Amino acid sequence: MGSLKAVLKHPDDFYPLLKLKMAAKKAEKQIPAEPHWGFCYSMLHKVSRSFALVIQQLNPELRDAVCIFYLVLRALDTVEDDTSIDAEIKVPILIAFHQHIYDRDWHFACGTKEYKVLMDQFHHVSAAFLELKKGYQEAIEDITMRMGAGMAKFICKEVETIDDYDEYCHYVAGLVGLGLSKLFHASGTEKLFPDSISNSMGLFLQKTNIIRDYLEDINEIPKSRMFWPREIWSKYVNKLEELKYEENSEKAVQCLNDMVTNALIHIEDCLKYMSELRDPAIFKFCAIPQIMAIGTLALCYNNIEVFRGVVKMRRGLTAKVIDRTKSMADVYRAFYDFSSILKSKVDMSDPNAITTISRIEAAQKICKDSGTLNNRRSYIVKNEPSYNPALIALIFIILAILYAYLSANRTNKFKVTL
Ligand code: D61
Ligand code: MG
Repeated sequence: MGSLKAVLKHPDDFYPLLKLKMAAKKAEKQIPAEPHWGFCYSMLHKVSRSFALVIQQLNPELRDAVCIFYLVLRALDTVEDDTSIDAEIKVPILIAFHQHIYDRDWHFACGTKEYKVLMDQFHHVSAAFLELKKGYQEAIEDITMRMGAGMAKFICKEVETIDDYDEYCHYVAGLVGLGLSKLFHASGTEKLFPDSISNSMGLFLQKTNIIRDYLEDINEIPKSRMFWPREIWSKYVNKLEELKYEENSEKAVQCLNDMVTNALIHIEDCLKYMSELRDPAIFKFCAIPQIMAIGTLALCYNNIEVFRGVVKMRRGLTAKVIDRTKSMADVYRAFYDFSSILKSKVDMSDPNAITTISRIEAAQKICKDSGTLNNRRSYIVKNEPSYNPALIALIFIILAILYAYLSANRTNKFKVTL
C-alpha cells in the first residue's frame, strides 16, 4: 500500500490508496469467464496498470472495444520496442500488422515478460476483436495501419527536428487519441472530436513519457531508444547520451526544462477536449491520465533525478487523482495546482524561463477563467484539518491489532493447560 513511510508523510493518501486497492481487487474479480475475453482483461491488468482501471469503468460495449484497441496497439508496440529484432524483419510486420489482427493463426514471438505472453497468445485478442461491432473493428484497423506505417518509418529514421518529434508522437500516441474519439462517437455518447485536439491528447501523454523515461530508454539493451529531438538537445550537448554524465548536469537540466516547456504547448487543446466531453465515465478515462501527465511534468521540471533514475508520482498522489477526478472543475484545479508547482521551480537564469512562464500563465488563465477554481480541494495546499481522519483510522487499526494480539496472549496465559 505504497510505502508506509509515504503514507505517514502524506496521511491523506491513506484512504484513496485503500479505495484504489479495493477497486483493483474488484476489477480482478470481474474478469470474464469466456476464454478469449478472460485472457484479454487479465492481460490488460498485467500490461497496463495505469489504463486498466480507467478502462474498466467505461460502459461495457465501449469498454470491450477500448480493451481490444489497447491490446492490439500494445502488441504492435511490443514489436516496435523489441530492439533485438532486425529492421528488415520488424518493418514488414509493423506495416502488415493491421491485417494480422483478423488472422487467428498469426503468431510472432517477441518482447519480454507479460508482453511476450500477449504476443504468444495473441490469437485470443484476434478472436475477441472479431466479435466487436463492425464500426469498432474498422476504427481499430484504420489506426493500427497508420500507427504501424508510422512506426516503420521511424525504425530507420532519427527524430531530428521538433516536427519529426511531433510526427513520431502523432504515430504512437496522437493516433490513439484519434481512434478513441472515433470509438467514443461510435458508442453514441460523444460527438466526433476534431483530429487536432484528439491528437494533442496523445502528444501530451507521450511527450511526458518520453521526458520521464530518458534514462531507461538511453540505457535500453541491446540498442538505445532515442526520441528527444536533436533540434533541442544539440543546443546543450554533442550527443544525446552525454546528458546523463555528471559533468553535464547543468546543461542536462536546461535541456530537460526545454523539453518540458515544449510539452506545455498541448495543454490548451487538452483542456478544450476534456471540457467538451459529456459522458462521466469517458471523462474520467480521459482526464485521469492527463492530470497524471501535468503532475509528472511538474515533478520532472528542473529535476536532475530524471538523469539518475526513474522519476514517478507517488502512488498515494495517483490514488488521490483517481479518487478526486469527477468533473472539469477538478481538472482545472489539478492543472492549476501542478502548473503552480512547476512555476515555483522556474529559475530565471534558465534559458527558456520566459517561455516556460508564459505557457504556464496561459494554461492558468484558462483554469481561472473557468470560474470553478475556488470551490475545489487543492492537490498541494494542506487545507485539511490538522488531525486527519485517515491517520486516526490508521492509529485505531494499529491499536486494534495490538489489542487483539495482547488479548490473545492474555487468554493463553489464563488458559489452564490441563
Ligand atoms: C484519451 C484517453 C487516453 C489516451 C488518449 C486520449 C490519447 C492517447 C493515448 C491515450 C495514448 C497515450 C500513450 C502514452 C503512453 N505511451 C505508450 O504507451 C507508448 O507506446 C505507444 C504505442 C502503443 C500505444 C498503446 C496504447 C496506450 C494507451 C491506450 C491505448 C493504446 C488504447 C486505448 C486507451 C489507451 C510507449 O510504450 C511504453 C511501453 O511500452 O510501456 C512507447 O513505446 O513509446
Ligand atoms: Mg514504442
